[in-house]
Amino acid sequence: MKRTAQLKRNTKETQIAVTLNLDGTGKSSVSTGIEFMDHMLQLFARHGKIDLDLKAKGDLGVDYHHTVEDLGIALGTTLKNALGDKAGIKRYGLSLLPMDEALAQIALDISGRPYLVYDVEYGKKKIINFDPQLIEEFFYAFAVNAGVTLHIKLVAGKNVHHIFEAVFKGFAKAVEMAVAIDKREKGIPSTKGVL
Ligand SMILES: [Mn+2]
Repeated sequence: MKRTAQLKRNTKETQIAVTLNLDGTGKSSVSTGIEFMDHMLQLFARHGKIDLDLKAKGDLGVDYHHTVEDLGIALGTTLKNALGDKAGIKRYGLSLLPMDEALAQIALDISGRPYLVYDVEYGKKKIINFDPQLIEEFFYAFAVNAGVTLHIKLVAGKNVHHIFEAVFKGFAKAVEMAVAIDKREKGIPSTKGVL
């Protein structure tokens, strides 16, 4: 069974089109109008081995907030849809990912219980004109719409680019592990029988 999903989401604030394949090789075509987010989402696809085609056009003249939040909604929704009933997956994904001096710790449970714990201290520095505070909004929207429990903790880091590169690569490795098919898992990995 193909684990793919597509989404077209249009509001007065953003227009987003996503195609995602969980069993890809990490090919991506990403254009969000925010080059730093393009870079982060390309890293996510590459290191999660997810094929991702993502185009977004948002009201960037108002603020980057709408677009970044809606990217999280779109990615979370497509991930959830691509997983279907979640039968046979590993469910839990963990990573401890270094990027030079930065170290990010990520734990993910494809639980059906949306929750985000986000502890990333980055010194409140902007990246050109992009405010990394918005990345918390991205992950909150992702967790709620994917229906996952997601813990993101920065263990160490000084350079703001390294910090978010570690976060997105670590997120990718946790997703890769959690969505992986477990050959010994014969059903839905929960004692409740539903996720
Ligand atoms: Mn980089």
